[in-house]
Amino acid sequence: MSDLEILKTSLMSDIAAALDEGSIEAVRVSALGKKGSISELLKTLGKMSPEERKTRGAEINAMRDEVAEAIAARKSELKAAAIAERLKAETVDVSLPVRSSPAERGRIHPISQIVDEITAIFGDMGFSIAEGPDVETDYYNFTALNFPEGHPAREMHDTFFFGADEKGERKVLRTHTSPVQIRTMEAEEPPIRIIIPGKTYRQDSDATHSPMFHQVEGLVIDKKANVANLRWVLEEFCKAFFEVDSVTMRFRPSFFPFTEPSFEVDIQCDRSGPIVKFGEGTDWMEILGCGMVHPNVLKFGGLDPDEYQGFAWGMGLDRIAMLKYGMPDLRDFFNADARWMTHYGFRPLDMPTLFAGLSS
Ligand code: 2U9
Repeated sequence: MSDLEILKTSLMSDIAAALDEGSIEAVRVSALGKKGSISELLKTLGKMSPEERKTRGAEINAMRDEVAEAIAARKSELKAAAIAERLKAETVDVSLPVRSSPAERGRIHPISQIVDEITAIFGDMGFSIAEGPDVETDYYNFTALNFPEGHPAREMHDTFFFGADEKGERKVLRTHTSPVQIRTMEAEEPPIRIIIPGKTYRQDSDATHSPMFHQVEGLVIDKKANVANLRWVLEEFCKAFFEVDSVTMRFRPSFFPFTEPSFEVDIQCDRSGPIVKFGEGTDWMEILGCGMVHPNVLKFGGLDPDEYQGFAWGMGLDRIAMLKYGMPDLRDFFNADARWMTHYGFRPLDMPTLFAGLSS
């Protein structure tokens, strides 16, 4: 066997033994690289006679072409094998159960759900949402709402007071969302139809009271707004909110400084079973307070009581959330317990709408 044949046989067996793209590249470099065995052979041609170079050169070149071809063929074979291996390893098993996304695992807090439900109901009736600051002046929280200075109702609100500022004024954490109605009356021309869901604060804490709680209040101001309109709005709200075809409501006389006349409203229900059922039964449950806006309050809002009248109502969001969804202790609302949220929370993509159902 000639020296060229020996070298070729050895290279061909190295090529066949290469099992990945890295090793075949190493064989290529060892044969055809600058200092490879075939390249070294080619360098010897320079020292030969022209005749010898002609025959030896043709032999070496033929061998080089054969080796180069074999390397290229093995390279593409190994490349195809590597791709096939990767495809096998990266296969997606479409029969595996889909891992739920964070958006599906998360839950909407019952208070946010109730706000969304109430917004959907009143939005459908043409109301818009109004907002205002949690830290209020004494004027907007009390004076403009017809609580005279020193009136006992100011104490009844168990107000959180801030220390006096440089002008001697003591700001408060709003005890109700009613200051927002005054601010809206100052800023907008009637007709006004707003609801105000928001946080409110009073110094009170037990299973049904929390120092921070939520209210939603509503206000309508127009030239002929009246008690019949108020009653209709509240009835429509209760039917939609409790998801029943009819409700029976009872308006009892009451007192609030900002409304005259004032009422407390009960809804007929059945409390005999484990959960309260609305729209049937022989029991009554108080759900909200309401009334016609007091003429003094209209004046504080910059409106002429001889031209405009209005009605308003207010209810505790936490209380009606507990009622609707059967949650026994208000303090759980604010404990940030993930297990409680998984049980009582709502799926983020099931948004409440009147056509698809509020809490389906
Ligand atoms: C303006 C005029 C009138 C808002 C009203 C009530 C009756 C009421 C309570 C329900 C339970 C508060 O969370 S609660 O303790 N609220 O009974 N709220 S009328 O009346 C207004 C508000 C603003 C300018």
